[in-house]
Amino acid sequence: MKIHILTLFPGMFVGPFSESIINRAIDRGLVEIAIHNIRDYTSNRHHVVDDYPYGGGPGMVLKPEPLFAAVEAIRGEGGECGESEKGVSWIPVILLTPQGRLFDQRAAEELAEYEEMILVCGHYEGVDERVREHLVTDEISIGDYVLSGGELAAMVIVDTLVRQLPGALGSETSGGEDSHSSGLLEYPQYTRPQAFRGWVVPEVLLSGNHAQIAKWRREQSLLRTVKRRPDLLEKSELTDEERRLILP
Ligand code: 6GU
Repeated sequence: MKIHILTLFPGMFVGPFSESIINRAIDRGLVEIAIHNIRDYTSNRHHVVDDYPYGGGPGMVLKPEPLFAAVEAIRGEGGECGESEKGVSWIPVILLTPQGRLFDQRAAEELAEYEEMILVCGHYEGVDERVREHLVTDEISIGDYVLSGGELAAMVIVDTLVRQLPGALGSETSGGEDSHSSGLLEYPQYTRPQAFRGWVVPEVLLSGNHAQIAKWRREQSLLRTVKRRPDLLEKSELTDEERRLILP
């Protein structure tokens, strides 16, 4: 997978991408992350990327020219919309903005299908509307709150995509039992010591009875989800017995 990020603050990505799972995935060649400084694609003498909004009002607006130039340069590298091994390669251009569709595990699984993508980090009061209308193919928000820019959102998205790549989590681990991948929250986990300050690990986990353990975990997932995120249950498929367990 190749992920391009267009940003005014390339330095923000240095720390997060050089640690842990993302760093290892890069080293293993599972993902290539190319950070592009939007300022490098300006053609005016002072490398200006923003300007005052037409019609007045507070803040600055990201100019269209550098964003178009950057996306066109990236598309040019691989032959514009040319043939790839899997057929025609179409590269999504995703604007990160609080006005986008909400990012969730389903959206993460959808994006993971792309071999290549461009993430555009919005800033200031916004981006020129012509970028939305004629350049961007998708708009994503990571939640109902306002960030200073799209960079942290881009990092969140990269992390969720990278952990889905086969081989990214190492041999023993898999994301298959994570919270949300089943549509439910994860069950409680314990490790040694068996008794800590008098608090003991649930007996069933020490039983060695794998069927009982799986049943207990599923019940705990369900109970935790009803209590904390009942909205998630509407989308999950439950057996009649499971419904009985959680309904009053
Ligand atoms: Cl993608 N960008 C900004 N600036 N704020 C956000 C966001 C994105 N998602 C949630 N809040």
